[in-house]
Amino acid sequence: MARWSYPRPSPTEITSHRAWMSRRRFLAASSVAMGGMMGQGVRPAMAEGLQTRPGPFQAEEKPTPLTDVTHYNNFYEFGLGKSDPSTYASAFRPRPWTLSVEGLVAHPRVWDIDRLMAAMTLEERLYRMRCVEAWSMVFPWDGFALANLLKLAEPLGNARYVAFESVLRPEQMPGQQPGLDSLPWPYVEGLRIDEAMHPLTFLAVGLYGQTLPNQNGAPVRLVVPWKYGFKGIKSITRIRLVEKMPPTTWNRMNALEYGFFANVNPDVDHPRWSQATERVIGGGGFFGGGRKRTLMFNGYGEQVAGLYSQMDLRTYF
Ligand SMILES: Nc1nc2c(c(=O)[nH]1)N[C@H]1C(S)=C(S)[C@@H](COP(=O)(O)O)O[C@H]1N2
Ligand SMILES: [Mo]
Repeated sequence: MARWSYPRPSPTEITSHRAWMSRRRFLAASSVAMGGMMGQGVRPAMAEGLQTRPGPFQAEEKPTPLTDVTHYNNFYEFGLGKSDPSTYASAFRPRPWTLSVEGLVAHPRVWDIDRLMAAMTLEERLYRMRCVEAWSMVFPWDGFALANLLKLAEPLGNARYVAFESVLRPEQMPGQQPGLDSLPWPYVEGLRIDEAMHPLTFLAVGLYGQTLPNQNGAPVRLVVPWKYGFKGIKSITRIRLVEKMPPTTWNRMNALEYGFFANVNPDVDHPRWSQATERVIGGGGFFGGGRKRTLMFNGYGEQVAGLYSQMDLRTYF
């Protein structure tokens, strides 16, 4: 039995940015009133029936409006343009869905996505996101630490990397139709095992308190907030613990421009553009937006710099 419900939203109940902000103010006020109850994971039910608890990592910036988060996407399975995913992803069916955890683990398992979500403690984490094309967003994800899933599987001693694979479904993903040759399918990514086990590394199943929209990687996608956006593989079907560094899609396409590590680094430019500043998406109007200086490790250096202390990040970009 699921311990909580996570219904699919109808278009009319998608949380607006404003509704989410006012709910947060309500929660902040009620958490003072409720005192220690919050610490035990008790929280008023969300209007949408989603039960997550505030996670340990919360960015300070003003969140990007939901319409920008869902209408400015990279998801080549649905086309090359930033607005293609919101246009073409509606026919995609993210349920039923299985996620296989396999390879060098003591307990391989094929999870049903809803059983997996019921087995994990769901948290909301407001993460800074930074794309290699030099744009950025900040918004609340719902999901769980990847480490919690990997610990259940018990990686073996020789597991040094984690390989991820997206779904292959040309009948629902127009960008995978034969003949287009945009990317080699399925999309694949990888992390070193210490990166994968880091508490910041997150598997997202929702955002803004709602089931993850198709164009953002439903039903489950990776979020690694100190790395460029392309590491955040969407619609994952397979997680495999391996001994050797696995191939990654963008590195296969263009190894000179996209490395395996892809740590946000304002000092190492992409060959075709600077990575020193970023364009804030959805930040127009009164609250500014425009550009800002990019922070090393996207501002998460305190947490993750130690992972790379022995590495030259110009060579291992
Ligand atoms: N399966 C898959 N995952 C993917 C991509 C893709 O094309 N296919 N694009 C990547 C890139 S380049 C970026 S910037 C992020 C964008 O995630 P968002 O649309 O949720 O912002 O997804 C990443 N994950
Ligand atoms: Mo990207």
